[in-house]
Amino acid sequence: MTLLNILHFPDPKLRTIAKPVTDFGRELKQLIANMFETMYEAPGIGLAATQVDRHIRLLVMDVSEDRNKPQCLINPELLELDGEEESEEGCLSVPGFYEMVKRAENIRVRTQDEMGVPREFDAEGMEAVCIQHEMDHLEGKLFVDYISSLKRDRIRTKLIKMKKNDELG
Ligand code: GNR
Ligand code: NI
Repeated sequence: MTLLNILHFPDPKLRTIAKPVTDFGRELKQLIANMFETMYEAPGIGLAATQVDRHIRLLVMDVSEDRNKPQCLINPELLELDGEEESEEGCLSVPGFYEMVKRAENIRVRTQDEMGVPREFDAEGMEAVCIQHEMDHLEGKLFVDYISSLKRDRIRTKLIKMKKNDELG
């Protein structure tokens, strides 16, 4: 059991663009297992490798009510985007802040599984929101990039203060 450290905004490492996964060996499987543990423990509905300072195109998620439908997406691509829907988002890398974000309502995704086998599927609702949120992380993008710079700067200042207080206490 290994819990990974989650980077917090405004850590510049969160702006790193992730590279494609090419090695589907034991090391990757260990990282995936540790990311699931970290996500469930947090708890969160998704976690991108970027957030744990591993800059490869990998994300894990579980949007099920019972937290028993783990999904792992490797080298994911959005093939189709349809419609628009706004919903409240949070992020483990922006703890304690929630804002409305507009995303595509329906998406078609091409991805590889942990063995490297390609598959395609459609997603909607919370699953579609989560996939788009996690794929943004792989591009160094955060949900706070969609809100006003005034709000974003307030969040930045508060998180920097919280970090300083943590380091003191
Ligand atoms: O746990 C999470 N909840 C969430 C809620 C609404 C929209 C997106 C998310 S993802 C987030 C976990 C996270 O930060 N993943 O990167
Ligand atoms: Ni996030």
